[in-house]
Amino acid sequence: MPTATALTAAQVTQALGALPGWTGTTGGLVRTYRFTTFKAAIAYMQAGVDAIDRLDHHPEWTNVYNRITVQLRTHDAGNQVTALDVQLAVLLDHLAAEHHAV
Ligand code: H2B
Repeated sequence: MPTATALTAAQVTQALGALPGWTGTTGGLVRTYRFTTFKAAIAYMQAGVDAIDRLDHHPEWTNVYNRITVQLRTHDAGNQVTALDVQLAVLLDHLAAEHHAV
């Protein structure tokens, strides 16, 4: 399956089953990470930059104090969830664990 192919609702549900902490629909995967401090939250975003650029797939994420809220969807697939979003969710989870998300 080309990575820019939108996942079906069943495929998104299946993917969410393997992504604890994430919610969402075919329109986007969503998770909020919480860190101990504002600086730790920003360090998390900064640390992800190289791997995200290598993947050439970018999160929509916002920061409020010590929280980062992420929405993953693929613009090239009409803002639907694709396999690339699932891959990015896994990457961001690994990075959050390394950065001691609480
Ligand atoms: N990120 C996301 N989330 N969706 C995209 O469709 C997308 C992207 N497209 N990052 C990439 C970059 C595209 O613009 C380049 C040309 O591959």
